Amino acid sequence: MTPTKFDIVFNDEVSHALVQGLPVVALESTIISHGLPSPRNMIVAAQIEDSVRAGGAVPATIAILDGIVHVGLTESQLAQLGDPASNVVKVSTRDLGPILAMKGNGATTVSATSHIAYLAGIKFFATGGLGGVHRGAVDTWDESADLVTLARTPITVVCAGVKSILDVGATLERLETLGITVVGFGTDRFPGFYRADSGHDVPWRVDTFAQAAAIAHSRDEIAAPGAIVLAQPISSDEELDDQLHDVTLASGLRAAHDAGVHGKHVTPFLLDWFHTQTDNKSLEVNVTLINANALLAAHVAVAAHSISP
Ligand code: PSU
Ligand code: MN
Repeated sequence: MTPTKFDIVFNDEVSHALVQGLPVVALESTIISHGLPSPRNMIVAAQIEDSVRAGGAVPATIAILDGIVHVGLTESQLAQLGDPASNVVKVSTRDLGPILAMKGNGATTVSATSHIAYLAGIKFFATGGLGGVHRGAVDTWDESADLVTLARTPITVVCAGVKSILDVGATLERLETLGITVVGFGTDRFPGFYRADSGHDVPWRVDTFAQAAAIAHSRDEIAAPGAIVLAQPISSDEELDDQLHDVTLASGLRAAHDAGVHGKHVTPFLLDWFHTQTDNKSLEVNVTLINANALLAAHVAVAAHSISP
């Protein structure tokens, strides 16, 4: 484990797994506090952890509570994160210093979760969809900090591509520039989060857990600094309807613009817009894909364990 200057508090399950060298999968907390509506978020938080366990690994949900970094949460800590009354802050890597110093409560994004997982010695991480380049970024410069963090953090993130609210083509270009490896799991096409196919190809494809684990192993051996994005599509019978997706996105972008939403509030605003405008159809898709990603990350972590226990 990489030594750090601050204390990380592990729950018993994660602490035992790390000491024994068992497969562990990190999970983010922003999706719980800012990506899913309450009270469903609480149920889903527990389900995601169970999906990791079903794949044979130990779940390590990461968050900041009272200025302490937690890797692996208790049930009551998960409840605190999911309660809108707790005023949990959305924390990206740049917010880690302030939230620790101010002894606040923070839910970690893909960016902050990856950073902490790496410090804790956890190499696999599951989420829904990565952040990326927003539509209109040529004017707003809105690009998620997920990208630059993944450029310098050698972990493997399992996701359903990048969120379809983004400019996916531009995001793929940035992933290439930043040295982030992109691999499709069982597909030649880059997944589109709510949609199975974003309309873009992936540069690499694997079809087995062992192949995915082998890529992570080789990346570690050659010491390439960037993350591996292992992208798994939602199945085509579970994806959000094409028309519904496009209409909702267009109205959501207009609503965000009219309401002057910007910075870190854009993504939670648009996700919430989708959930309310699609009568929660997008919510069901989001829940399905995050559980599938948690299961896949666990399977790959288990396969990696058999390459280098
Ligand atoms: N995936 C989901 N729901 C989410 C997120 C990802 O299915 O809410 C979160 C992640 O924490 C990701 C963040 O890092 O959205 C991106 O926010 P931004 O675009 O502001 O960087
Ligand atoms: Mn942003």
